Amino acid sequence: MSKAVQLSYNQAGYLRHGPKFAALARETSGQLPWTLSEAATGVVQIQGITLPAYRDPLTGALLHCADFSSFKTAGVYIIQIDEIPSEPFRIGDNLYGTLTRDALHFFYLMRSGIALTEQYAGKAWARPAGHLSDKDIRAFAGTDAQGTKWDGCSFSIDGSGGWYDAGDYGKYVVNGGISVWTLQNAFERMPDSFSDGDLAIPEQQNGIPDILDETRWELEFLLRMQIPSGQPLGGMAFHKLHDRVWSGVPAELPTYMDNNNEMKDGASWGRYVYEPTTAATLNLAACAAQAGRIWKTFDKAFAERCITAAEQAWEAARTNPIILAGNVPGAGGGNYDDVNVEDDFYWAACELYASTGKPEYEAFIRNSPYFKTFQGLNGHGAAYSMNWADTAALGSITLVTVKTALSEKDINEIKDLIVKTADRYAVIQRNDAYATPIDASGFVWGSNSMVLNNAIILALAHDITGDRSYLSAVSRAMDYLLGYNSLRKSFVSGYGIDTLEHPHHRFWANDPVKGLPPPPPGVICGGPNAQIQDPVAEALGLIHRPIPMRYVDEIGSFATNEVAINWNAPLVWVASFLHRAFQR
Ligand code: 9MR
Repeated sequence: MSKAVQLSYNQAGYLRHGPKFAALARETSGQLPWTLSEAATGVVQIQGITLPAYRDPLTGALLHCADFSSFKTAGVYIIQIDEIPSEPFRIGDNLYGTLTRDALHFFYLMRSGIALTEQYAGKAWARPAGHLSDKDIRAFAGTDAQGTKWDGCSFSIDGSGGWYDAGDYGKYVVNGGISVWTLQNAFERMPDSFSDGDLAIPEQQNGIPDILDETRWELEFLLRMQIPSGQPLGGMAFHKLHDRVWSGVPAELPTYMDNNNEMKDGASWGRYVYEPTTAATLNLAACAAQAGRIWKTFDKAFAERCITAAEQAWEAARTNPIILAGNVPGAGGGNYDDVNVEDDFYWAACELYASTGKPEYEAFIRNSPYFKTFQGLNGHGAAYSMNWADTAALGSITLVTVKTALSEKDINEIKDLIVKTADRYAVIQRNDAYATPIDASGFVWGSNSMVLNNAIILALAHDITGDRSYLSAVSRAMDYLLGYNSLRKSFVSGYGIDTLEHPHHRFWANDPVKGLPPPPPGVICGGPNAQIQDPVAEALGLIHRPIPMRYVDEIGSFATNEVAINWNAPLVWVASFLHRAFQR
């Protein structure tokens, strides 16, 4: 059981060479004394006075903040502000190595179509294979919730494997895209941070870094979602695969809900792939192209298969540029209704260019409105750069990561935009008493991924400039997620004292009576959401709380407390970045 925590601090601990802040919210104007003592002996190591009290603009809390960044001795400590102590926490170098691996292992535990054995999943999280009948699945035919009619198709496909998206059993190509990209990008940037044998997964002894084994599991699914050439709309990818009706929360294991059209009333039940879309096709093109260059040295045949599929997808999307996602017929999945696909075209072209060097892709990039702009830049709207729907930044990041024939000047211009965007996030973070690198516009469904994705931009600014202040900014973004926030909650399971325990997840429902396990360590939830978008948030009256406090650790709150592949992927990226950056 988690404990109530009274101070805001990183409950998982602090990097020896990183910034270290803890805070007390209290309506007193004067500065307060603080001490840092060794947990075992109670001996005070250093002490000081809190920084001048600062009123947090978003929560209204008056914060008294202890800065003990100068203390760099590894150990286990307690920080006390006035008479309020923390729980013991660590200061050390290896805080994020374990988190990187746990956050990555999440993906194995989300695999569909394979039994999770005790050997790799651990006793608590082992389970039978889910949705084996995705191997032979038909396209939905009928009318969607918006009244659009879909014809279905005459053939069935193999839609097996892949990762479940989140707490539900859907598998969505659009969201698979940014998730695979983020993990592949982490590998591409920091190849020596990942190796074979990192993870407890069946492929751990095959000579290939486990992170790539894991992304391949999803890639193979994405490739299966592509309509074979020769069929109508050949080369396009189906948008998604999911149940027609939501399966129950929490008690239904994935095996209970197969493609059982016959099981209930055939008309409204069952599991289907849904119409192909331009967005899904471009997500496939982008990730498969990225995989094509990464896999070259590991498995040439697979790399070539990826490039071929990516180019076919690109061609198909060019031929069918406006097939947009519909609305879920029935209520068994999310829409991921990505209706602007121009950014996805740009992203896919960047990946194809970086992998093939073909002039046609370069020409496309140069003509795109996204070339030499960067989402999130001051004056360009909301303060975030990327999410499942907005993917142009992914393409630009690839252009500055992978050597291409683009000129130094072109690349520097893009780098400059990334740094300027990071500067905007750094200012937002400095103005926020809880060091959150998002402003009110970022507190949407999945806000924690907005924090992480903005942290990626800050990390890239460090890579580009070498300026260590960006490193601190990334570290403080992680502090926010691990407990330095107004809820004094760690949003990551297993990392802290008061951590995520009741995610919206069908299997990790934390219900011992039903035999359902708690979340495994290293899973991040969606986080505070300004909008009230689920019945639990509504019933609890979260709307009456300040925006960053509109969160509840309850299984029913899918709009604040679900888990998702596109949220854990940037957790892997940022944790691995911090682990590496702060090793001395
Ligand atoms: O992350 C998605 C969020 O941006 C949307 O606002 C929300 C509603 O459409 O859907 C979220 O994605 C969910 C998806 O639709 C179904 N699987 C669970 C996802 C995370 O909650």
